[in-house]
Amino acid sequence: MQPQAYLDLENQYGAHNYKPLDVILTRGQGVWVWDVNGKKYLDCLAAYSAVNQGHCHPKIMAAMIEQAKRLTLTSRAFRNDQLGPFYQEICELTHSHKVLPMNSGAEAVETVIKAVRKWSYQVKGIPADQAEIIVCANNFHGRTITIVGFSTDPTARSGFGPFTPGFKVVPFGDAAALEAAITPNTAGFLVEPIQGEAGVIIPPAGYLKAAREICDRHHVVLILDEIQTGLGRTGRLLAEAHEDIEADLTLVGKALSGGFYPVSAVLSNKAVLDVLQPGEHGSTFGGNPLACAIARTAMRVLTEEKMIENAAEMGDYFLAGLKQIQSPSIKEVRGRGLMIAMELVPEAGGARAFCYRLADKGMLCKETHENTIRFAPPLVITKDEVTWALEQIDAVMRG
Ligand code: IF1
Repeated sequence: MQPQAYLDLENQYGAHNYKPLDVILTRGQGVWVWDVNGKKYLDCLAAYSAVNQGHCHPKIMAAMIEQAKRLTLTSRAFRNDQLGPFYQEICELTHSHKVLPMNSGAEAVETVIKAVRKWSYQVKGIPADQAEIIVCANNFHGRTITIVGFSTDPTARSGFGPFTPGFKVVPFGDAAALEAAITPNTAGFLVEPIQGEAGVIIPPAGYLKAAREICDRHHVVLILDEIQTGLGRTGRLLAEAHEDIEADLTLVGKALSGGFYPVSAVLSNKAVLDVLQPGEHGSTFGGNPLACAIARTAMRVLTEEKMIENAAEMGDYFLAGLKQIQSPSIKEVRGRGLMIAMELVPEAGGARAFCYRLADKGMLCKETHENTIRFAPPLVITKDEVTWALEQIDAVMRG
């Protein structure tokens, strides 16, 4: 098919809920992807950190094929030989006591909202239907009605009401505001350790540690959404490690499957998940043997191939290189590990135009909001590949 024919089909038959770059990809390997014209790109988005292990990782692929030949889906009406080992391996890896497997990140977020509300009624003693969960301004936790209901982004919310009650919004990074918002009915605090979609917003040092201490003092469950920051993206297995804290509940997804399959999970280092009784929660595909087999290998290669250490080292190198680029268009460069963003001055004309110019140079990046370009390649990127990327970015920013 001619490239235009792909665009025409999408325009004719697809809902227009995205505005993608007109790059039509057909193959991926490691940090590289190719379009239908055979042009090669360095993937600097990694499917929003779902492909941390690199495109089509051979060992994850082999595990998927081997399991797919044997057993893919049983429903949870029966047990399967992948679920228990998956539970053990993800709990040991993340120092968790319990895990509840789901499919998408949003499903994991919805799951934790149900579990924390139920915990607050049964354990904390909050009056029925009065539980409050605190979230941060500029959050991104998914696209369901409940989740967009506590978004502060008008584009995410407008036209989708009425929304789920029971949520309070506080400024991100402000521990005093968090404490001031807590009432006797506060069940939990849900926050991204670094706000991804907001533009890689890193909170002030000590914020997560202060949040941990405040939640302990007020018997509030600390829920960290590590769906994007987790599994090595920031140079640690979980971003919480940068402040040496442990959440009560942690959400993971995306790279939990290395981009092969929707797999997410709610991890608990307290008895919160124990409040859920049989029949109170679940999903057709949650914890299926194919998902578990893929996730087991996706976790294993992260550690075996030292991808997390590489993310820390290459992230420092990438960030240092970006900071050396002299351009009047650059307002700020920020990041942690390989979760990096370059914010442009408003006069630069918008980040999207730069993404197109970077695509011409063979780099795939995505803007977030108007003026910020994200750089988040797979964690397997080499120093030579980062050096090459920096050369392309430098040429575009000074062009
Ligand atoms: C899309 C954004 C990123 C997430 C965090 C939960 C979820 C996400 C911190 C929900 C998902 C995805 C959604 C995806 C694009 C991407 C995204 F631009 F939408 F905002 F990464 F920043 N928590 N983020 O980042 O997980 O249900 O998608 O599996 O196109 O909507 P999901």
